[in-house]
Amino acid sequence: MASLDSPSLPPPRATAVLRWDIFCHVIDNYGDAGIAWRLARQLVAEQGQQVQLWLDDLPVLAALVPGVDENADRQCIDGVWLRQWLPDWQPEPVADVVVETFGCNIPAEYIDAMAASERPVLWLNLEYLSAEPWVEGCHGLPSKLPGNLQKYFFFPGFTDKTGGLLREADLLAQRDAFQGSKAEKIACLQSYDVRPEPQAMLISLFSYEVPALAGWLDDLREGEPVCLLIPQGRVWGDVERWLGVEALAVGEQYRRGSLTLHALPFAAQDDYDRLLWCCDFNIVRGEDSFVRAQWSGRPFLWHIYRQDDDAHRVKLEAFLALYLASFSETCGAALRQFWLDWNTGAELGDSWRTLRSERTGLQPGAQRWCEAQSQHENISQQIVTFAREGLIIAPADLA
Ligand code: TRH
Repeated sequence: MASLDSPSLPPPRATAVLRWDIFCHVIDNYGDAGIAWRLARQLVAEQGQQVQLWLDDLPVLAALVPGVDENADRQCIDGVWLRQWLPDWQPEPVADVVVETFGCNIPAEYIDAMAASERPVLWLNLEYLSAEPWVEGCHGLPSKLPGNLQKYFFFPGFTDKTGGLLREADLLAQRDAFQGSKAEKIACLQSYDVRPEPQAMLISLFSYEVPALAGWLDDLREGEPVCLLIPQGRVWGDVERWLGVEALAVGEQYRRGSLTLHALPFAAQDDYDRLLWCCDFNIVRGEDSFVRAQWSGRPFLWHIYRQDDDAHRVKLEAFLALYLASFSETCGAALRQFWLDWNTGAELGDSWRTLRSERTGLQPGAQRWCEAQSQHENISQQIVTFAREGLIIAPADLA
C-alpha cells in the first residue's frame, strides 16, 4: 500500500443522495458477493443512496439472494441495481463514489473515465476484515496514484478507529424478537424438518474441510444430545466419510448415538441468520458468516480462511485477543483452545469436552461481545459519512 498523510477532512456537506458503483470480483465461495450485496442493500435501504452493484459471478449471489436472475444484464433487487460485470466493459457514466471490494481491479476504461470526470469522484477500496492493530492506522488513508486520482482505504474492524462491521439497523431488534419467541424458533427449525429433543444442544456447522472432524463427531455421538445442522457445502465430504455414505442429500437426517445430523439446504442469506439465532453454538467461516455469528449473540467457532503464508494465524490471534476479553479466564481459554485445534487440524475431543464444561459462561460472554460491538457505527453509516466528507476535498488539498 502506498502512503500517506491522513488529510484533515472538512465537515460533511449536506445530506445529498450520492450515486455509488460497487465492484465485486468473486474470488471463490460466497463471502465476496455476500459482503458486497449487504453493503449495497444497506446503502439503499438505510442511507437512501443510489447504488449499482457490478458483479462478475451472478450465480453466486443468486444462491444467497432470492429473486436474482443469473443471466440478466441489469436488474433491480431491493432497490439495488445489479449489473453483470462482463470482461468486455462498455462505457458507463461514472458514479460519485466508486467502491472496489477487496482490491478487485476495476475496468481500466472506467478508471480513465474517473480521471477525466469534471465532477469529483471518490474512489474507495473496501478491505478485508481484520482485528489486527495496524488496521486502525490505515483506515481512511489515501493512496497516491498517477494523475489526479486518489484512492482511499476503508477498513472494517472492531474498534472506533475502524470502519465498523456490516449490521442492518434493525438486525438486533429482529434477533431479539426472534430469540424471545419459542414459536418462531420451532417454526424456523421445522421449515428444515428439524425437530430436536428439548434438551439437545443445537449446533450449526458451516466450515471448510476439517481433517479431524471424524474424531469430533465420534465424541458428539457419546456425549449429551446434540443436534447438528449442516448446510450444504464444503464440509459435507468429511461428514459423508464419517457416516459411510456416498453422498448426502438435502433433507436427510442421521442418528448416531446421542448425535442427530441434518443435511440442510444452503439457505437464503436472511434465513441463514435465523438459523444462527436458533443455535446454541455456531461454527462459521470466512468473513461474512463470521460477522453474522457475532450478531447472533451466541458463542461460536471461526474456521478462518487459510492463507498461504499463514497470515490467517495472526488474524485469528488478533481477533481472539479482543473477543476473549468478554469471557471469564477459564471460558476464554477453553474457547481459544477449541478454535486453535479446529484451525490447525488437531484432534478436537479434549478441547471440545473442556469447552462444554464451561458452557454456562459461553452465552453471557457472547452477548457481552455483541452488545459492545453494536455500540460502534456500522459500515454503511461510516462509509457514507466518509464519502460525503471526501467528496468536498479538491485533489489539490491532498497534495
Ligand atoms: O463462503 P466464504 O468462505 O467466503 C469468503 C470467500 O472465500 C472469500 O474469497 C474470502 O475472502 C472470504 O470468505 C474471507 O465465507 P463467508 O464470508 O462466511 O461467506 C458465506 C456467505 O454465505 C455469507 O454471506 C452467509 C452466506 N450463507 C447463506 O446465505 N446461506 C447459508 O446457508 C450459508 C451456510 C451461508
